[in-house]
Amino acid sequence: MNVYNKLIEMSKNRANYFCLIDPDGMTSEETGKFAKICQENGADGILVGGSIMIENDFDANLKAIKANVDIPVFIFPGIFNFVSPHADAILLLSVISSRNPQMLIGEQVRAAPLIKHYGLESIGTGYMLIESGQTTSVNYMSNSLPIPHDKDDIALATALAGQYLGMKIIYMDAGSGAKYPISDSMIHKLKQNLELPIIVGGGIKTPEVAKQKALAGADFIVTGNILEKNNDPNLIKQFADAIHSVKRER
Ligand code: 1GP
Repeated sequence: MNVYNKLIEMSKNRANYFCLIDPDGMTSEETGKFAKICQENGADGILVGGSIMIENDFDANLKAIKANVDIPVFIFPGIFNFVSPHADAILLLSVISSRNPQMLIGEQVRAAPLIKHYGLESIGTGYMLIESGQTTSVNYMSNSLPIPHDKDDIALATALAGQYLGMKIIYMDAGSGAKYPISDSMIHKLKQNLELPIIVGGGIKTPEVAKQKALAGADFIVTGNILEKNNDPNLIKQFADAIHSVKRER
């Protein structure tokens, strides 16, 4: 079964939990160990990526992560220099909230030949940045305006456009370290009207808030920053348990 179908299966019965690892500044030994801790404490998948890569060997980090876990490992590219064969799939993001052609299609054109060369599974992802109280790295790096926090109708129209264009999943992101996460009402609106699975991330700092976002309709919840700050395996378990308590009937 390809990874996308696995995701669909996983999201049939409950909400799922992804840990985001930004390997910049970490050794491959550290990233491998951290991924293992995520899996042991209930994570359903690992996203690997960041807005910038200064001191890093992306390939070596991915290899170390893959060697330590059985759960799916996804490349979550800030920019498309991050293509590597050592992942289960790449979330091929088009920043559909943006009007910056480089983020809508330019970066993807650069990445496509390598994706083909590696035979990497690509999951076409409609990536939507939502305003979150401050300029996040992804706002700045993508040179694009986020969708206003309270404009649920604009968010829905954008996600529907992604669906009708044939994207396979929608990622609603407030941006890493966001002051506040995406509103429940916006998530709910998309869940009610879309046929695609929804990933929600950015600024989710507690298991309670993660559960609330899953209850609102997120199929996959992502946390990154808070895990880096706390370095506490128990917190990962609390996130996983809270998210897994949200059951689905499909
Ligand atoms: C960022 O959605 C992810 O793209 C995770 O955000 O680091 O704020 O958890 P945080």
